[in-house]
Amino acid sequence: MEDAPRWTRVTVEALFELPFNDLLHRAQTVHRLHFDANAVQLSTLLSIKTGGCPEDCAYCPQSARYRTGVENEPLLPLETVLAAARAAKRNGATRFCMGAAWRGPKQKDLEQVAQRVRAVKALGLETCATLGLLREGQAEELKAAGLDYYNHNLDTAPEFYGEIITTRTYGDRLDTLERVRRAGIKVCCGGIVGMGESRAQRAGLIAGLATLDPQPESVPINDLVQVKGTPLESAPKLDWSEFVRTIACARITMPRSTVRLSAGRAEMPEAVQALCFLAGANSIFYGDKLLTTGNPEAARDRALLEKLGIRPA
Ligand code: SAM
Ligand code: DTB
Ligand code: SF4
Repeated sequence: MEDAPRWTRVTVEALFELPFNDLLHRAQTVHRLHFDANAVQLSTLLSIKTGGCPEDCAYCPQSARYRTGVENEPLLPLETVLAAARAAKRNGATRFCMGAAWRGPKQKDLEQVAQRVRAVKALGLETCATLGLLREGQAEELKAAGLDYYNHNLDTAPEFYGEIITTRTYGDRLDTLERVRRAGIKVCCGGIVGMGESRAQRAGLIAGLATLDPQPESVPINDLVQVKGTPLESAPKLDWSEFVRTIACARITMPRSTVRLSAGRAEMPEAVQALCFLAGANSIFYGDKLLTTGNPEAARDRALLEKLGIRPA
């Protein structure tokens, strides 16, 4: 985008510092330039390979290093995945996202995932996968199977990253994102807030996302789900207003991206979710479960959207 400003931590921090109403007004104005303000996209998640992950992401219930009660399970059979995808479609989701607790897929894993992607795509759903780091050639295989989106998050600001993950670097993540981009798969890339980072570091996350070139098509913003047994089980909870501000900053800095109000909705009051939509969020995870933790029940989400006059898309 030739006219896009180059966002930095400092310029994003200045957005965070605006009075709340000014920030929301600006975000809603930008939102209306590019999107229908009364439509929200629905993505359903399924953990196709749960637990036992060798990585040490401090937020994650699926790391084998923490005792969180999540068991290590094998890859779900094709039929199980298809049944979940059919149910997601029946309930109104338009995208089906498959997550695997791997550092990255081995060749045999990739073939099995490709088979599942093909089958889900054939149902007429958009497909998304999040499988960890990709090696050369793997993104092309996923693309050939019909993968529309690949989710791989920056997670946090480069300067806070080392406090959260030591087994893979921020640079490793950029390499995977580049492979996804080159293969012609749409990029879904966001992060988590509420991990004890400072506001400057939240601004650093948003600046990192906004300076990806091209910007990600989809930007999930997760509010940390504190899981007992993880190192972040008692991180200081982010105030709701700061979460809404983060959504607004994502919207302003990535005007054409779909911003997803992601993890953390199970405990988020409806009024705060409504403010997130006002701040420019236009996608949610829809379905009773995220990967291993809870999400609002689908019927409750339908009622919330109806109450707000928002069309599921
Ligand atoms: N293993 C793959 C990877 O890390 O790339 C894919 C699955 S991983 C669970 C996908 C994303 O989920 C993470 O990058 C992180 O942003 C998010 N996530 C994981 N645990 C979370 C939690 N407790 N709260 C909020 N977001 C979380
Ligand atoms: C993303 O950014 N959030 C989703 C999805 N990408 C894969 C995952 C949220 C996981 C929350 C914790 C859990 O349910 O295990
Ligand atoms: Fe593994 Fe992904 Fe969890 Fe990190 S976020 S521990 S890579 S499943």
